Amino acid sequence: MAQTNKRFPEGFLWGGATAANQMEGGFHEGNKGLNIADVLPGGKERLKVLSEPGFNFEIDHSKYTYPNHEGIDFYHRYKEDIALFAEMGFKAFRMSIAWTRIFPNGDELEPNEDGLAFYDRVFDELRKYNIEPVVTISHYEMPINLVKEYGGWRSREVVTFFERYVNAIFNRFKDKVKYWMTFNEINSGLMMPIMGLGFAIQNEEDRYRPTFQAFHHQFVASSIAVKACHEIIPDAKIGCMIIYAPVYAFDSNPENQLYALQEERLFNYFCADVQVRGEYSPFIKRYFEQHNIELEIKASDLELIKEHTVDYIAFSYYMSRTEKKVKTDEDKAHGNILSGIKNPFLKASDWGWEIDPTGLRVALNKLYDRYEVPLFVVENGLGAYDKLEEDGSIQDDYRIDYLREHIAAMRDAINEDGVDMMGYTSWGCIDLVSASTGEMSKRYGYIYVDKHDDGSGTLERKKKKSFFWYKDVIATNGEKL
Ligand code: BGP
Repeated sequence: MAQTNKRFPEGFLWGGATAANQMEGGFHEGNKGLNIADVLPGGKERLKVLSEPGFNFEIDHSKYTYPNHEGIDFYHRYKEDIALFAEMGFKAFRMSIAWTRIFPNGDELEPNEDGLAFYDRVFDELRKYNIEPVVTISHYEMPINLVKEYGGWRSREVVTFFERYVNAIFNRFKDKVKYWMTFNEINSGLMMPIMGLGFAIQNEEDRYRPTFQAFHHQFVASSIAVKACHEIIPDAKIGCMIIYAPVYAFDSNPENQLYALQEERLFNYFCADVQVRGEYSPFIKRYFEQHNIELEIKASDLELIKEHTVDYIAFSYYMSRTEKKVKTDEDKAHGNILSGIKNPFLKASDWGWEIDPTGLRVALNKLYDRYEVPLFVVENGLGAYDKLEEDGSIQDDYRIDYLREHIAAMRDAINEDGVDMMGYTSWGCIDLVSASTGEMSKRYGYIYVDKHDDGSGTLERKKKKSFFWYKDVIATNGEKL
């Protein structure tokens, strides 16, 4: 009998993931313009703004705190941070380019040289250590001017501005960046349109036609980016990026099974169907009919979308979701963003995110069965309160346990199920500002950053216990977990 190979493929892209708006800081430096993340309040207000209709971009936000204005000051400390990533043995580093560093208002004709030069420095530093930059083109960072003046992705004009932006970055960085992805967690626009689609819904109606029109513009923009990337950087790969929480039916009641399937198709597959298969699925077309959603779609849009599909699927995996058709408030699992019904088999993080390593294997199998393109887990990790011990150490064994089990699930998906995986970049490899809370105390990193929710702290970096553990994982190509 053939021996099962328990290893990861050669060249597997081990590393960590971040986003500009959650780490760079320097929010006014280098002629950078303001983006959405720069004006979203932190703390409890943040969650309200993300999940409830009615946010007004014009109100005076001066009473709020904005931890991301300073972030963790990667803008000035990138050399120190990249040296630490190199020490861990990173093969890849996922980061995003802030659109507002390149086009501060989004609608200029010429790019901002200071912004381009900053990313040149970062990519050069990564190359120095043979770390592949994996770049998200748009990670919740739309220029605020495009939001206020054009209505975010609802506007067709934004597609033209985005085209200018991608051409500028592909041409400038063509020799330095070979892995790209278009929109971070594109399907999150269904639950957090403000971040993903660049507009604040004002009522429940806005969740239908305006939301899907904005999605359509993003799909066109994504295909334009794929086409440009393939033309300008023929040896590059460009993917879509979705948030993926596989949906389980609560029980074998066929009604619940059907409901879980429908939720899965709408939330998990709708975007990837367009970006990977190149067309709107029959399911979503029917959904549009049922909800009287008539979109403005040019015939040439559909050709473009069909012709320029992505090379791989990148996705974030934090949890699975359990659902049943009829649920009470008591049934609910109170995750702060994604939530379904409590799953009695799972424990949850301090923020109610249910921890399910096997769910990652399920996710990899479902996505690979459906699309048969390489998969890249570009976010996964445990947000936790870390304690700095008196001796300066951080004993984050809970994080190591979480990561070990998730990495083992990937290993089994590759070796036992035949899934084709490109790499793994765990989220927040260095502590950074949380997207859903806008705070520092929800930490994911292998590297601790001395910064707190009230903005205090020295910004000093410290290696956590998980730093040394992950270093070994990478050094043994996942054999030693
Ligand atoms: C994803 C986002 C990231 C990141 C992560 C963790 O949804 O792409 O930007 O922040 O989730 O979420 P949080 O920071 O809310 O814990």
